[in-house]
Amino acid sequence: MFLSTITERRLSPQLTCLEIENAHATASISLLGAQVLAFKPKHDGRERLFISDKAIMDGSKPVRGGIPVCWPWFGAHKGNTAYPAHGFVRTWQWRLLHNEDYAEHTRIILEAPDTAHPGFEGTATVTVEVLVGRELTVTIHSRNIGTTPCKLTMALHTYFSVSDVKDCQLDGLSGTYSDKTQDWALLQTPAPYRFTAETDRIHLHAAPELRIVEAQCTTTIRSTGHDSVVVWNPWSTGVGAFADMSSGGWQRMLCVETASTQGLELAPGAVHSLAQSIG
Ligand code: TA6
Repeated sequence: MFLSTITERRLSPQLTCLEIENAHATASISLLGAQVLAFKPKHDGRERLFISDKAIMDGSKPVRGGIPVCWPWFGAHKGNTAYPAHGFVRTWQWRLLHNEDYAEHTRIILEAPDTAHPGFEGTATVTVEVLVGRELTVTIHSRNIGTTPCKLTMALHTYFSVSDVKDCQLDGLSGTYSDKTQDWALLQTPAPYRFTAETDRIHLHAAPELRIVEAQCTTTIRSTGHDSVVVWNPWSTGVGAFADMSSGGWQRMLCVETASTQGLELAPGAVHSLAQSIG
């Protein structure tokens, strides 16, 4: 069996990455936020993930790109918008709990140090499991270790690298979505699904498989444990609001997020797993 090599690389005093190479792929996983920053399968040598060239790496903000882990809430906090958007674990230092080689992938498990934070009532643990193989699979495992039900929303906020978002088609979504750019109006999913303006949508159904289709390649996205798919691109009109993106950065990214936005209630002792696989 081809054993993986795992090396630590320090991108800043606050940001250490695990660089993984095995027979199938290379990947980079930041301990800051348990965030996968890069994934390149060897069969086609194509990087699947986008990182902004102005991403902030000092831990003062989440890194703009890769697969941010949004937990234990998605979007703005419902009761207090002063709390960090998309939860608080994106800027926490996680620790490596486990790594193991299998024939088909390298398995890495990272654990958040704690989950106590203002705005989060639950008593829970959260781990992120990453399988680096021909495909990349990232799973958020949430466990209620308290004695009362625990309410959660979450997302794997994946930034896919694309040649030009204007030339992409997203296949696999249908039904209605809620549009943040139009005061959360409920609208019909377009067919074909293409991109011509700022896009910020919550599709309220659990599409199991999606495809980002480009002229030269197709990226597949399989999801489980979710109730929504979020699709986001700030476009030229919105990119100015993001100091950590260059003016042309929006063109080379498309966020397709495996999410649980409708609120799940985890019974005492229960575990929930939300997963996204990228091929
Ligand atoms: O998931 C879409 C979204 O919530 C957008 O509304 C947009 O603001 C984006 O995420 C980025 O959020 P962030 O907190 O990373 O700046």
